[in-house]
Amino acid sequence: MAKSLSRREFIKIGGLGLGGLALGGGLMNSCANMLMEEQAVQLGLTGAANGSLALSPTVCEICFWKCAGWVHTIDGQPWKITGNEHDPSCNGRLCPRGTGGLGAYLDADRLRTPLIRTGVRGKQTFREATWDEALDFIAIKMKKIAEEHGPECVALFTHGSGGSYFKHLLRAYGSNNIAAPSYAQCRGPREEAYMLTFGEGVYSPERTDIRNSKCLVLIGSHLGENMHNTQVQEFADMVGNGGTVITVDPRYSVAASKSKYWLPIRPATDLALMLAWIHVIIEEQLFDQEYVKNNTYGFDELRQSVKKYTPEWAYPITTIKPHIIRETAREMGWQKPATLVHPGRHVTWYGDDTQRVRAGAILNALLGSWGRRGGFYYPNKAAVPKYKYPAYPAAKRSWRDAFPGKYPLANLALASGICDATLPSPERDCSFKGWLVYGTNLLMTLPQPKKTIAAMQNLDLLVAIDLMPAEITGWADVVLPECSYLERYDDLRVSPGRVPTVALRAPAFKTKYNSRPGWWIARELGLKMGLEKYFPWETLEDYLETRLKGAGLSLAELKEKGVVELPQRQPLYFEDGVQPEFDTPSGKIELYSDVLASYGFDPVPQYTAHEEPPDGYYRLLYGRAPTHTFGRTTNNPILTETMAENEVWINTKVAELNGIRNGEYIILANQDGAKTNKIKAKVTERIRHDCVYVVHGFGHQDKRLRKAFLRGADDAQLITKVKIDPIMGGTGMRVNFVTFEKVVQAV
Ligand code: MGD
Ligand code: SF4
Repeated sequence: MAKSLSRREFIKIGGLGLGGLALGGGLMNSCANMLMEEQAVQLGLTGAANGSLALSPTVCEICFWKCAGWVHTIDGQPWKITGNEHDPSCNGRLCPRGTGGLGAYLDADRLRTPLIRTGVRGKQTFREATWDEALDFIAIKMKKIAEEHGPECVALFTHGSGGSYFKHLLRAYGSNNIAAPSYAQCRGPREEAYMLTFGEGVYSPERTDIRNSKCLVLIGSHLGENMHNTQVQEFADMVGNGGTVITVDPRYSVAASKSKYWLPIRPATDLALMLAWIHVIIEEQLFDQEYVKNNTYGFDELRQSVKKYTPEWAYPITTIKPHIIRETAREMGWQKPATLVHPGRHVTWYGDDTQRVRAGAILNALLGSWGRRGGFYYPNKAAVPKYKYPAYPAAKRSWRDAFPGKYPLANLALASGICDATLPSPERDCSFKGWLVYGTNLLMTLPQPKKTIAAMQNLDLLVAIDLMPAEITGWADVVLPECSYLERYDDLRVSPGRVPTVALRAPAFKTKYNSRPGWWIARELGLKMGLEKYFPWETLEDYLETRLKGAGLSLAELKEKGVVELPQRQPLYFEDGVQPEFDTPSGKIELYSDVLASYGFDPVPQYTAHEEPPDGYYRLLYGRAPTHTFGRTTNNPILTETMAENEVWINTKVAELNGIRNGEYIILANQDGAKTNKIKAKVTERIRHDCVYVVHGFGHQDKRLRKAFLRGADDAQLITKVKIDPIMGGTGMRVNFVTFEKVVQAV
């Protein structure tokens, strides 16, 4: 490959995102590959220039967009990873994080062998154990918990592909208490808001038709820093085609830099802006009248309800001037139905999140963008039959029993709720006694880490299954090292989308150290617990072959192609002359929700003000960086080259007021006295004066993560307060305020 760019130039593109976005994904990918080559030289992995080249199909695990790719090896040595050209989730181009995926395999700090704790929890005193010993230990404890308290007293926290085998194991054991932080700490409110409005969720990958959109409204969705692959590619195409972008963000994000309108809103007031937009769109008749007449329920109630929400009312709340609110509403109206008010992804912000996201859903309904080109398409489902297992035993209790009458519209288990229900309470007959934690570092993913620690101290069994010695492993009784995604088969990636596909992850390398794939660990544990009827297959190849046969495919074909397209079954958009149906109680798009009313919630979103920071404090905001996936990658030897620590963004005037210079290290302290490690100040005009911003996932506290240890600050340490969404239990986390402390230099 021609080395026309230096590494520093690559870092500029990846780190800022601006250039990468402007130049499109191709350059992004080739630059990242170049970095890989340089890394390979440093790591002594260059292989013989004329050695034998091999390709193995993979599915990226660096984030959950799950792009399909190829692992290139030379004489069995790692070389690089590239995107699979037939995969619509990546169009042949990985994002910089995915290209750096080899770092997950190469990381010298990986867990190497099973560990059994020898001291008290949190002290990190372990002894090495054989797999047999470690799994026997867990099986005996799980059987004891089942006998004494019932199997429902064991919960699983999971994030990542291998979690599916542990879900299966837990259900076979008799518990349905399976939670992912991606629900109550991330996109749960979005799914419930869209379900209430359209009778369907947005799902992942999102069904947003960005590439055909003429007007894209991003409300705190920082595409370009948030690097979900094809969304960013489509965003770049849409901008290139001259589409209008309206970005609402207290920070001048990469997306804001591509926008016709940047609305630097006062944080926590987006609902007021959206209600004012709804007001203008209705009063100026900018909505799609025929679509609304034919497809919606409750328009008159909505109109009545938003009469009071004028742009003049919203101005002092949001600080967005009335004429800008009107102009942007008109832009949306002019481009309808190809106006897409992006539903967001990480939406657990202020505790009224279901209602805020619902206001966006209502805007989409008024503009007629649901089921229309440039709005939201109808994804085609991929028909690959599931493996047939015997029925699971019926679970007698669920996490819900711990919260009678609360969070009525939570459709999935709340990770934070399971944590709360582990703390003993006189109101409950039993709290959780065992946690299996697969691929999620709960001390960084759940808010209120002190509460998580208190909950863990009450457990009879805590098992962590991980690749890295993440903080959670330091609290476990047993630590099980999973091998990286490049060393294992995994379940098929069965993706709905414009074109449904199935993709294969096959091992490119032999397993390193004494680690094992998740499927093997779950199966061995199942056998030790007498659950053999749920694990009739012996290897994952047997399992995959059976599943693929059901879809008329074979493992050999998937090994050769990596990705196979499946037939499309339905049109992407509503068809002229066909009345669409919606899976809501009224059969229509619900602008007014009787379901919400029946539980005592506002049937149409209403604005209530949030607490503002006290004097001398600033609201803590957080987000993503293009080359990292939260704490998962901050020790990755390749990706740390592009960004080794995070910075705190502080407005220039605020920095002046507090005597903080650009590049200086400071400490952040919140309203409850919680403090971070030292973090570098980024003094900038690109953020409002009432908030600060950090990239999530840095500031690891575990010494075993040698590249990440105390590099930057962990925002989770500062999230000691949450505001819970009463509708579905999501934890609003942007309700904490911070001030600054100087780092005292040792003399
Ligand atoms: P958030 O983290 O919610 O983003 O990505 P998104 O859903 O896009 O939002 C961060 C943005 O919200 C910042 O620009 C911040 O300034 C702005 N913001 C903060 N408060 C407010 C407010 O009150 N109002 C408004 N309007 N804006 C506000 C998350 C998504 O990213 C998720 S959920 C995942 S799992 C993926 N993770 C990920 C990753 O780890 N790394 C990279 N590179 N990309 C990722 N993509 C995905
Ligand atoms: Fe991997 Fe990037 Fe795709 Fe996520 S978006 S799966 S990190 S290549």
